[in-house]
Amino acid sequence: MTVTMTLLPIDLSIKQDGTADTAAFAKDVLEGLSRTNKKLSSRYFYDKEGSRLFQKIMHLSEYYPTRCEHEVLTGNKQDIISKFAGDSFFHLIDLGAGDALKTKILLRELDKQKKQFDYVPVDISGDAMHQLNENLQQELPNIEVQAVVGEYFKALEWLHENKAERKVVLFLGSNIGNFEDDESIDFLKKIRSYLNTGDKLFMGVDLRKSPDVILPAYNDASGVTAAFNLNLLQRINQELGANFDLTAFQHSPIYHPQKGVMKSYLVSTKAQEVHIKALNKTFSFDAWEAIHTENSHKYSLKQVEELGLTCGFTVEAVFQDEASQFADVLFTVK
Ligand code: AVJ
Repeated sequence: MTVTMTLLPIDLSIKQDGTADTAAFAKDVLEGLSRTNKKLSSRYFYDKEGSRLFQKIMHLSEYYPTRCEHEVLTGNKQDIISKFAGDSFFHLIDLGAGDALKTKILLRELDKQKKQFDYVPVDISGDAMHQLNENLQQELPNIEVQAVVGEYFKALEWLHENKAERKVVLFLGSNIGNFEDDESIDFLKKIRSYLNTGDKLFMGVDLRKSPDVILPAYNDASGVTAAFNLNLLQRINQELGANFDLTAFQHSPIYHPQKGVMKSYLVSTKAQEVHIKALNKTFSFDAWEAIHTENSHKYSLKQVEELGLTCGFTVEAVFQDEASQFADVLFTVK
């Protein structure tokens, strides 16, 4: 087999380090901090430091989703692969691939069974994609890799451009959970519009469970998740010339058991003002005023099935861990 070196596509809207361009970041920060209920988007968590902290989160004892999904994929890899593969060539598109630690469970099996496919990891972190590209060349040199650096819309463009070919889209790790309800529907419908009959979507979802399990996963004892959230303010300091005092904000997550959503906030522990040079603007915070930073939705299997149906997908198979904490759902195009 031949080793294919694929050069990373250069995207002009992405800086060298892979972070999204500053103008868009500035605009979103301005919009978010000007609201009555202030918010900053979790999509901006993943600069270099944020990606490093997220790696640490995935190894925390409290953060069960990574462990559970690992169990699901390891325990079912042959079944999953045989449902993906068939006999014809396909593209395996991995949305938000990161270090692809979990995807590699499937890649090794696909490689072992000599399946005909190429691997298209997509991630906002350029660092992560360069590292992954190198790592795969070492570890799985037979697999053709075409890494894409960019946000999810970049992946959608890629899907659109390759509409005619057979595709399996991976959306692992319950990344879907960060979207608002209407956003997740829009996003999955978009994906569906670029797929054809026989194409598949393999999506990881965190399932509903006791708040006693969920809450600590987002409020770990060692404070890594707090640092992960606070790093967003640090990023604004660095990239937009702000003067957030990170010691005057506290990470404060809550779980809403009826909506099934984990919500994270950064709460201002005193009345204070923050100046952001790039916006030429000062923002006032009342004592205990909160900035919403992240939603992480938890689903029932029925909800996931309905979400799929709404977006043009039917459930082909559901894979779960032993304790039913996490599911990877295989959808086919309806
Ligand atoms: C990467 C979006 C799945 O929501 O559980 C981890 C991110 N935030 N700890 C999640 C996250 C706080 C994570 N996702």
